[in-house]
Amino acid sequence: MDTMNDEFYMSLALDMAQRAQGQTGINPVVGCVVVKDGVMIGLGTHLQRGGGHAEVHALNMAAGQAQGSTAYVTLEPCSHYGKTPPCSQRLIDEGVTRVVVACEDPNPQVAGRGVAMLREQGIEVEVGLLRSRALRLNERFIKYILTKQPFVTLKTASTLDGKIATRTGDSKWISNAEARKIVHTLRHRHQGIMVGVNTVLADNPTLTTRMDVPGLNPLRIVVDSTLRIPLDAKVVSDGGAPTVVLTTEAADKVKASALAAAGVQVIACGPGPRVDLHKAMTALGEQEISSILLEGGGTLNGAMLESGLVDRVILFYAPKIVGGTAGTITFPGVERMRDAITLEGLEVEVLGDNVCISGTPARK
Ligand code: AOF
Ligand code: ZN
Repeated sequence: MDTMNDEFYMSLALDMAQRAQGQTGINPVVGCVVVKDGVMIGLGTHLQRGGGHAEVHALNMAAGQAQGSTAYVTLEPCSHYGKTPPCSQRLIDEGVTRVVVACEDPNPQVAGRGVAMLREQGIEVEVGLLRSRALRLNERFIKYILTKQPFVTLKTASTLDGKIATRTGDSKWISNAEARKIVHTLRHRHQGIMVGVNTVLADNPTLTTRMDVPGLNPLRIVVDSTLRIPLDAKVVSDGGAPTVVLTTEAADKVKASALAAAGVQVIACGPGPRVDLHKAMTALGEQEISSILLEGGGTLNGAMLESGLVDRVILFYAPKIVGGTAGTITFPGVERMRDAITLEGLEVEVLGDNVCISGTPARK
């Protein structure tokens, strides 16, 4: 049994926040637990953008009984009037006397002001309990609020020799059922899913979320410099989720209009001949897409990684060796080992006979 202490309540708050991943849009996931005289009197989670913040839900549950209580919050309480009034003020008004915070809110509108507001009123504030878990949980929010660029998770499933298909192009299935389930949870947790047009041509995927329970479909994003995408591709015609095609100014205007008529948003990113991936990320950020799951073929994965646009890499490995040249991540390659793209903060998970390795490309 875990012992009861500050960490006990904070990890509950983090667990609640974690369960809301994927449904808060550009907003962070936040959990709050209010404890008084050894008893939990309020629990709250920020569930949707525009909805109440975690502290508000928890304090509403406490129903006026929060004087002298401790509030555990996974993100610094806000100090600004956004879609809702400031949570710091609400904590003050309710008579909370101690606030334990896991991590600071990087939102420039908050960034320390929430904690300062509480301290000015004599509230005891501690910051940093389980900070690394809290930062990991909101890595997508943190990147987007600071840069207005989407957080990109590159996901691949490959054989042990790093192949995403056999030499004839056969790719079903590489990874096991457990790994494939996780991929659908990842789709639910990202606002966009991105592939190259070659994947659409080869597999005609739906790029929707299929879990044991209903999930959210991400925006479908296809990188297609010359608009080769067929009008009868599932991502164009099945109505499963909105679709964006990223192309260049040089692309065929007639095809672009036909795609637009089919309900697809076509965005020209640079003059060509290739899609300017930096411009593409800016354009998607402007549409409030704060996170993207990159399920590209080797070429798009390689181009995104080489451009420094990938924030997390998740590699699923199956215990198979197939040879051939269908690489997971393809780019011209570095000359020296010391120039390798290195992953930091490695997380390894064994999923039956598959292994999942995840990490963050080091910024040089
Ligand atoms: C908190 N508790 O539960 C959340 C916070 O548009 P709004 O009003 O929802 O404000 C969004 C901003 O508020 C978001 O960017 C982040 O800085 C903070 N989110 N703060 O105290 C919460 N969700
Ligand atoms: Zn708030």
